[in-house]
Amino acid sequence: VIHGKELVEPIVIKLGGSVITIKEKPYTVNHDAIKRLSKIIFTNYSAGKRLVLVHGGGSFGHTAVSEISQRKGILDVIDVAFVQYKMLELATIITKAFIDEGIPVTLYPGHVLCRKSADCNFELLYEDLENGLVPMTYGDIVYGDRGYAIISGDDLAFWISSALGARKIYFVTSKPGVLDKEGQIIRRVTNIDQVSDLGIKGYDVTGGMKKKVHAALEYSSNHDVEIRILDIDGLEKVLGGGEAGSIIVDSQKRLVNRGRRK
Ligand code: IP8
Repeated sequence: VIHGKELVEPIVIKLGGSVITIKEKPYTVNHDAIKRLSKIIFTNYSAGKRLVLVHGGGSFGHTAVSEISQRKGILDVIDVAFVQYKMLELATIITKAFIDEGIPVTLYPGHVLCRKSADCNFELLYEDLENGLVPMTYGDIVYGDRGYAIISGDDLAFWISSALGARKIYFVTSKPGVLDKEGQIIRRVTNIDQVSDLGIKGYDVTGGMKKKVHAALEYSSNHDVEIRILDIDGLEKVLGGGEAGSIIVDSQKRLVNRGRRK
């Protein structure tokens, strides 16, 4: 927690690449989804919620990285610059749509906040929140002395939540939650074995639903936080005080806490 004080319950919302872009179509934005999200986010921002936004790479970042690695094997400085540029292009389209709706978004490229994969500074996001702005960042790529590293938006969402003391993290995906083999939403995911990784469309260089749930379980095991995986409808419901999506909570969590209590 920055400055040793906690903000009024910031909520971190990760907008999945499969939601904001058309994953099967290279470099194609999903304008309808972005419009819907902008309305929901504006409503909740206006109601006084403090929001931090993170978005994914979808058919911009993932396409760029996959195409280049298939062609050349390894990404060089010019390729990293290109991927950063494509992500910035996607981010500015979303930023414009959100500002048009009345959301005071301030955009921070992921490669500006994090120099290596976990070496980040979120001080500016904190200041923005204090001043009533809505900071937004995104999954990105960085280049350092050991070559390139992809920074996933999911990781950013957890790192930011930890730094700002967020109590709620919502992952907006193209699915209404974590689904079982029958396609039903698993309301409470407490164990990675509940998750199968079926039906990933298009490229995903950072790893799909299973990886997301895995990271969420780990984060929940030592943070007091509500993590949900849901779709746009679910986001609207949950921000409005309703119930939706899958809650991800490590089954060991309670035991660990109980064990520590004296
Ligand atoms: O979609 C990945 O972000 P994610 C960003 O959140 C790039 O995993 C550059 C592929």
